[in-house]
Amino acid sequence: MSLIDQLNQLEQEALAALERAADLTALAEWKSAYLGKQGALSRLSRGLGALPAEERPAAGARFNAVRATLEQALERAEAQLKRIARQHAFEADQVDVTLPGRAPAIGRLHPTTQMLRTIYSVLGEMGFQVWESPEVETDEFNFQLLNMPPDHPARDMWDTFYIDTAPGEPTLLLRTHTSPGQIYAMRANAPNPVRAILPGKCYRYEQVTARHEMQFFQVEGIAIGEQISFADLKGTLVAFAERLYGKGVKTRFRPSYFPFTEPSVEFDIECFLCGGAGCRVCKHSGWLEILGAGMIHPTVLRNGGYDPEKVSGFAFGMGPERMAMLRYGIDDIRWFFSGDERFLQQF
Ligand code: FA5
Repeated sequence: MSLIDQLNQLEQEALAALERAADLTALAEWKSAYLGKQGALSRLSRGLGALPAEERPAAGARFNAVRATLEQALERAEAQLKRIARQHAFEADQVDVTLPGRAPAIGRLHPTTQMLRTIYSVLGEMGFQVWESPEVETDEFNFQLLNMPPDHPARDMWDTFYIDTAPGEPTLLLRTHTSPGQIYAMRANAPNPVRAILPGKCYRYEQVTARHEMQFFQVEGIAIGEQISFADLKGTLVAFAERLYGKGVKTRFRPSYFPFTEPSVEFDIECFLCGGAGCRVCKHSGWLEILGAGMIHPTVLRNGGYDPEKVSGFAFGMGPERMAMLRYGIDDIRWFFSGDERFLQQF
């Protein structure tokens, strides 16, 4: 067979093979088989030198024409395959706008935070501004300025976590209640009237039970001015309880003792769980204590920079977890710091 016939045959065969190449890998293989240095065309070109001189120009021209044809066919096939690949990718990427959306998981506020915010808003409407005071306190602020000198027996009411300090340094502790905040708020405002609440975490070396945690929140409240009376305290707390738990909620004041108030009371709300019949949560009393309160002791007023001859005031310290228990019917305070999502997702 002449070289030209061989070239024609190779052209047909190569074009047919190109038709069958279904992807870019197959194209690369085809290119190396027919157009590569060791490919079929190069192999045939080696026969050019053996031709008689007069046949060489025609054969050379045909050789170049076949190479050009194959190269162009390869280019076209490559472009076509790339177009198809792009089309597939595009189809695979298509967004189905008719699919129902996936709802993002939405976080929520902890029930204590929700309760705190309710407290801020109710007491805020009554004119109390929100203050903050430190969680790590000195013995002086947590006890002494609140009318409990060292070795005062009432200190036993607050089992305290002390912090190791160097000898000669002031005694540090984790505050057992928010009452030290009273002194900060008083000193910042004396001799002017003040109405403030001070929320924050407290810590006690407690036996943990359904009603007692080692860490819990309190919201302290003080109101100081001329002629503030116990009636103001009662009115404020009853109005507050009705805003939180609804009109007609059963409340009671019990005489109590705190060294920093005189007289002192504790304020109870009828137990949500048993409706007053008595149960585990209310220790079979039918009532749940939510706060301690009283008229600020003259010594404490003086420590805060006020003249007890001229002004009087009331103070209270409430437990938001206990209040959330009542509001949402939670029967164990330990849920609050459990971090259990089954609990948290209910709020
Ligand atoms: C006090 O801490 C006083 N500082 C309150 C006070 C303030 C009295 C101002 C007078 C004037 P008591 O220890 O009772 O008091 O705590 C007050 C409230 O904090 C309780 O009614 C309760 O709601 C909450 N509380 C106390 N201990 C715990 C605890 N271990 N776990 C959860 N809540 C607690």
